[in-house]
Amino acid sequence: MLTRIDHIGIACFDLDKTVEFYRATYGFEVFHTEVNEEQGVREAMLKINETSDGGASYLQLLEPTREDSAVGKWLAKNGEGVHHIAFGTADVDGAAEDIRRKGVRVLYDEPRRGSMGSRITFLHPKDCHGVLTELVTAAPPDATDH
Ligand code: CMX
Ligand code: CO
Repeated sequence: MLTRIDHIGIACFDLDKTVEFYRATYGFEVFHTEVNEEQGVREAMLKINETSDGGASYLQLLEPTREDSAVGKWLAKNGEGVHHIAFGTADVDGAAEDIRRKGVRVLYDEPRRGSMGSRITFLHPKDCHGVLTELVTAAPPDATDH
């Protein structure tokens, strides 16, 4: 049901400097950038590889747009680093429901809008051995205007 690593979310203080580190050090280029006000982030998606299910795997670099956002709070407490992992699925609604029935807290009643028109939800890190875990269904290819 979960078919790939969709992305690894990395919290940073300065998105432009962090993007430049990933470009200069590894040669990864920015595939897409956007501001998601609901999530309180400015983000850059760096595509690492395509996957056999027709999706892709990314690094998601995240700079908070406000201190009281999830990433802003996390950065103040921990400094920069890996903030969450995200699994890709063709059916985020079904995957979330299935995991909820197993007793893991799913943070949203309905999936919300994520990068590039995707639909996302999160599992509480305290129910996932300390890992904030996101579930993602990518937008259909023709709906993605990256
Ligand atoms: N990974 C692991 N543990 C985390 C965590 C993270 N990213 N964020 C918080 N926690 C832990 C804290 O360390 C804390 O543990 P202790 O009580 O042992 O200290 C506990 O969870 C509660 O943390 P908090 O700082 O009080 O934060 P909140 O409870 O207000 O929020 C959470 C935590 C997970 C509910 C919130 O971060 C959230 O809603 N996350 C989902 C949305 C999100 O992360 N959006 C940004 C990314 C957007 C995108 O990927 O597109
Ligand atoms: Co994410």
